[in-house]
Amino acid sequence: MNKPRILVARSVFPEVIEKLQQFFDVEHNQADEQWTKQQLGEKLHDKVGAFTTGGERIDAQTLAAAPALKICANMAVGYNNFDVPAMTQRGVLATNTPDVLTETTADFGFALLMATARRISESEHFLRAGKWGKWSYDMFAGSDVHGSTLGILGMGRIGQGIARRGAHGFGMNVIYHNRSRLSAELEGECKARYVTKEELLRTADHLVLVLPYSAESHHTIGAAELSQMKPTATLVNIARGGIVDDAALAKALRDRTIAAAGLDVFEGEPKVHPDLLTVPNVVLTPHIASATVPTRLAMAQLAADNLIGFLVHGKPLTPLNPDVLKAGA
Ligand code: 8YV
Repeated sequence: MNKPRILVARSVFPEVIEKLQQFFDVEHNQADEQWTKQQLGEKLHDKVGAFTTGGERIDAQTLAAAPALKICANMAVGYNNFDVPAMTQRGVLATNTPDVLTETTADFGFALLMATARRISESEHFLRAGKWGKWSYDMFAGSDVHGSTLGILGMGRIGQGIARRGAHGFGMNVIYHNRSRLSAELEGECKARYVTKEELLRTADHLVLVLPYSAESHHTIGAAELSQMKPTATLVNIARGGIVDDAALAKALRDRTIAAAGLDVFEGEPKVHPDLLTVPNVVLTPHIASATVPTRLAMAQLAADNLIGFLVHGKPLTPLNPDVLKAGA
């Protein structure tokens, strides 16, 4: 019997490809070629399953080119590259990779916060450029992390992981804002207090963004919000590009309306707003918050297991639109 045909859209761990090949006829992209949207559509034409990453947009146009498609398994917890309503309408299951990256991503959020507050990148560039002639009392003096107020916007699993690190590890006063308030039990575990968005912006010494991207969260932090923050505050974005208005942020950093920023995600990445590249008080990393070897492997395995679970056993592990399963039953 012919195996079902699937597409793995990006280069991935060879052992994950081998595992998929046990069940499927796999067209892969181990050369990691950059496909246009049209090429992706053409590759999907005869496939029942797709293994995607955040870079592949699956929308009505892609779906129209993929008449046999039944499932797209994203190797990411965020899924703003999926038009889930369009997928549901077409009966295509969407899956993501929650939980396996929570702690690794929270670690990174904290690392970026520390690097930003303590001006680590800026001082390293200074040293490498041979500019370190003498010690001085104010050389790269930043802001304290311990004992300060940590603001978290978006209090899902990763936000809670950052809150725990701040409260339990660094004695921080943790405040958060979220669409819905956490249970009293979770608030207690995270030692986090729910506040309005206005209070969060006004009182946080360090503000970390961990909310999902959607049309509603586009430019959640723009010029107006930045102007409400303390001039000594730092802003960290590990969520998605587009949540912050990068042009407004670059201006706020240049004008010192806020002290510093740490960014792992960018509007229109991998392009980076040119003004961000010229301001010194920003730490920039290329979307690596989940990038440890064990976590990336766990993400890839979960995406693969979703394809196997659904196409072979009829049971995906982490479906985003489970109504598709009922409709198909
Ligand atoms: C991924 C991420 O590396 O999981 C997410 O939502 O942003 C990252 O962990 C990226 O999206 C590639 O798929």
